[in-house]
Amino acid sequence: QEYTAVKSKLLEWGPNAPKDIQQAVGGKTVYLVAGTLRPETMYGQTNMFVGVNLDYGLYEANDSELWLITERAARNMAFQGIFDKPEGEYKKVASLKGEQVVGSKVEPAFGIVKEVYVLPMDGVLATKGTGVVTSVPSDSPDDYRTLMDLRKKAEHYKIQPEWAAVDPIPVLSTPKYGEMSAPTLVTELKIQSQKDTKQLAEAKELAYKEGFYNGVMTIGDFKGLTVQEAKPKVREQMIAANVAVAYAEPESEVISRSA
Ligand code: ZZB
Repeated sequence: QEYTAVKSKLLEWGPNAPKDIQQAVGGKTVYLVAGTLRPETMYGQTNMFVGVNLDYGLYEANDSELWLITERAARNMAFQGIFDKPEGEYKKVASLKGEQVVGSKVEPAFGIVKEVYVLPMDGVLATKGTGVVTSVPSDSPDDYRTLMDLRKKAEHYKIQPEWAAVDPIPVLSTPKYGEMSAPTLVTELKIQSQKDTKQLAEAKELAYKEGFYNGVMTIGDFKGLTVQEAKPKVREQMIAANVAVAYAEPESEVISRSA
């Protein structure tokens, strides 16, 4: 799987961040790096997601940047020559649990909204991508359902309601589902919670297919182009702007996570 790893700059740590985190960071810039298969939707980022119980670290990417990702992703990136280090080498400067990152404020690359928050999601897998997910609730049913769950039960999820306040942003249009594929599908399939994983998988499949084969961009430099045409172009722009890198999921693990 060829992912795009998208860098969102950390603007402010949340209230649960370790007290000594600034010391570990030094003067470097921290980026939350999310794995996505949909770079053309990055305009519509409303928040980011982490798994509260997952283990993350701050890894040295180069002289000035620390990337917040899982150790598994750091190791893979090291072998793919993504870091400014000899192949296979990586260095962690701090360890964090996902819950310690929740409530942090970030600037999402290519996002229309320039300041968004990190929120908790139940279904984030440690074995996929970077373990950090960026949220596009207009086109990802999982993201939309989770955002609505968080709004309904902010206290239960231990978040401030204002962290989940950004509404879905239209980025593309499809004949079947209009400009809001995910909300449309979540309503049509009557999906009640982020825990309805079977129905969400079905909704994701439908949204993916309709978006990829019939979607047309409604925003950004490639407005009016089909999603198929725009996808590699947005990706190239992001890589050229140094806000994203190509990241491949290792084969053996792709098989084991296909369930
Ligand atoms: C932004 C985005 C916008 C995504 C969209 C999807 C959609 P797949 O096909 O099952 O491999 N993702 C990435 N990493 C993780 C993780 N560790 N745990 C859980 N989810 C993760 O799914 C790939 C997508 O799953 C990625 O692409 C990412 O969300 C999420 F409009 O990035 B995506 C219809 C889907 N739409």
